[in-house]
Amino acid sequence: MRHESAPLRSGRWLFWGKTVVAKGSRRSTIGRVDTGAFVRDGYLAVRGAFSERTARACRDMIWESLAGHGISRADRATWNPPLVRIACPDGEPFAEAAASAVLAAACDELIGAGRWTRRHGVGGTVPVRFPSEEYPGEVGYHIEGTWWGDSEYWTNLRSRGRGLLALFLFSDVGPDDAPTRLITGSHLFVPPILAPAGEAGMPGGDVAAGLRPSVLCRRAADATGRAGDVYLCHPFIVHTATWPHRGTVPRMMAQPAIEAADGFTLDGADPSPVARAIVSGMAPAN
Ligand SMILES: O=C(O)CCC(=O)C(=O)O
Repeated sequence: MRHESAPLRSGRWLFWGKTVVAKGSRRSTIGRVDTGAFVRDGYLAVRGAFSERTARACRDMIWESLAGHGISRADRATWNPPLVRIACPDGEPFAEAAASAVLAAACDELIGAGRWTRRHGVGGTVPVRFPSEEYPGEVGYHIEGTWWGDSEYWTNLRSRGRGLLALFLFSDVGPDDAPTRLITGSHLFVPPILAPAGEAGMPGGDVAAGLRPSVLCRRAADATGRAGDVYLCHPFIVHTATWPHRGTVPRMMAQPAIEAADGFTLDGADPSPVARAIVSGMAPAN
């Protein structure tokens, strides 16, 4: 049954169900995610997954890490490199962000309750992108691999080890702020590329190279939003960094895996939206 629904901010309608008021002035909704849209598009955004106060505390810790790279928050002259990638720091604000109840509810729905690993922190890396006209490097359409092979990360059809790709926004990200670009529906074109490799899987780079070029001509969606938003993406979503960053403040975002050790079952018995999308991608229409 469809309960009351409300757009949390301009943008996608993602949750419906019982509305709860989160700490602070922003509202979040806990309830059912739009699993049909997730299967079709390959992502959804959980708006206001964690609070602005938590996001600010995360940014403070990211700035502390950047100091180790000679970058000072107070001195824009030090914001020279267009891209600095750091390991996502550990610490209380990151633990708070990762413990978000709405996020956990969404992961339960997309992967299955008890099938993904809760982490004490966010994990992954934070590619910090600074305002700049310079080419930053590390731009190109790809999917994330999950385990380290000989020279890059690999994945397989059942997505062993990875339930989702998450994008945690710690800063507000507008269209000028070098948002990550997601190719809508691209995850449905990946299963036929991975299938012949079986359980062994293949490098993420080979998957991208095997995509029909027209996949990259599909509608794209930029992962914009407010600090505290989290995008949950199908593990096979094709995405890229964008440039230049023509905003005014560094874009801070972490992109960890939501781990699912056992991956997914693809014989039709796995009701999770992640598995359903993989099975749908294997259908001849694709
Ligand atoms: O920085 C971004 O927007 C995305 C980076 C990315 O996709 C990656 O590092 O794998």
